[in-house]
This record gives sequence, structure tokens and C-alpha cells, in this order.
Amino acid sequence: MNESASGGLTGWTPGLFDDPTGSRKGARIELAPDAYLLPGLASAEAAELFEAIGVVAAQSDFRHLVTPGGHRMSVAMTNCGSVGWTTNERGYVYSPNDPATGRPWPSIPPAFEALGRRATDLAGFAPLSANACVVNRYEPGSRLTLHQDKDEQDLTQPIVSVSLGLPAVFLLGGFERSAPTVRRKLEHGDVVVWGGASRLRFHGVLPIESGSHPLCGPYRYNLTFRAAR
Ligand code: MD3
Ligand code: FE
Repeated sequence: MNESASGGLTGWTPGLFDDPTGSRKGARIELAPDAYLLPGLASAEAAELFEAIGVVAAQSDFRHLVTPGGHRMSVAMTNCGSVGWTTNERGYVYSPNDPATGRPWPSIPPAFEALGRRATDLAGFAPLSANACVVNRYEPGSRLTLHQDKDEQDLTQPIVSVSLGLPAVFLLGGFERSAPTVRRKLEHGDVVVWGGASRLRFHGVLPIESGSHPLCGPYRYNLTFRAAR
């Protein structure tokens, strides 16, 4: 791969970190400058996180947003925090209220806060002061096309992503949509932290394959902790 075109993506070493016996756990894998995969970091607390997702969804249920272009997103989402990511007539916005309920979004569960701090610490970033958490729910076939996360006010702070349930293949790109991408498998309990030089990289998720996960059933969940406001 051409380094300048890819913006410094670190290639995948097949087989080295994907040992099902658990040798991936505890590693810190640099995906690109300032972008780290922490395999299995959340696996021990996955049941607690999954339960907390249920508490959030009981107050603000999952919904399929319609993009400003008029497309129904295949990923269902909800939020917790002092603001949540949603759409309105102006486009994508962080809003203090859930438009579906008219009420504030549920608060960020303590288990999310603690994991966000631990992840930024292990990845070598200053502790994240997240005030928004986007919760994505993928069913088989759901995907996320290449995009940048750039609606947050403080782009100096990283984003922490936590994967639960069915596995996914995510795409990590460069700084233009047309730049080359690398594929990477994300499994239950995996955490990714990206900031600094990689904060505005394009990224996406390939369509999820159907399956059944012992904790999460037919779904993949992804939490992203953000400094949005
Ligand atoms: C970017 N969600 O909600 S971030 C989103 O799996 C979103 O649902 C993804 O993108 C999901 O906006 C999780 C995946 C990711 C991983 C590594 C990155 C994005 C990255 C490294 C650099 C830049
Ligand atoms: Fe994103």
C-alpha cells in the first residue's frame, strides 16, 4: 500500500492477533497514527454494558434515522448523554432532547464512563470527557457507509468505540472518501480509540452477517463515546 495515499495506515498482520484462545486480549494494536485497537478490553464487563444499553433503550428506544438525503439508515440508533446525535431539517445535529420523546436523552451509565476513561488511558490519550454516547444496533445486512465523525465541537478529543455481539468488518480509510481503505474484524468486547492525527479519518462498517451471539442474540451493538459539546 502507498503510504502517502493511505495517510499512514498500518497493515494487518494475518493470524498474529486473532487467536481464539484469547492471546489477542491485552494487546494494543496501532491501526494508524493515533488510532488503536484494544482487543477484548470490554469483554469482562460486556454483560453489564449490555444491561445498561437496555436501560438506555427503555427510555429512548432504537430508531432508524432518515438521512438529510432521504435514505432510511439500516443501522438503528439511540443515544445517552447531555446531547445525542440525530437529524433534523438542518441536517445532522447534537441535540439535548430526544425528538422521539421530547425529553432529555438518558444519562450516560457509569459503566460507560469508566470504560471510556480506561480506554483513553491505555491508548495514551488524556482522559475523555464524553458528554454523548451514540448507541448503534446492527441487524444482519445493516451497514455504515464511509463517513467522518466531524459534528463534535471538540475535535482535539478522541472517540472511543466499543463493539458487542455479532462480529463486524470495519473499513478504515484516509482523509478523502476516495482514499484506499483497510479492512479489520471487530469482535465482541473490542475497543477502538482514535484521535489526534486519525480523528477525521473516513470509516465505515460492511454489512453484518447473520448469526446468534450468546449475550446479544441476532445483533451487533456499537457504543461511541464522544466530546460532542
Ligand atoms: C475512525 N460507528 O457511529 S467506529 C459511528 O462500528 C461509527 O458502529 C462504528 O462509525 C460502528 O459514527 C464504530 C469504527 C472506527 C474504528 C476505528 C477508527 C472508526 C475509526 C479509526 C480511525 C478513525
Ligand atoms: Fe463514525
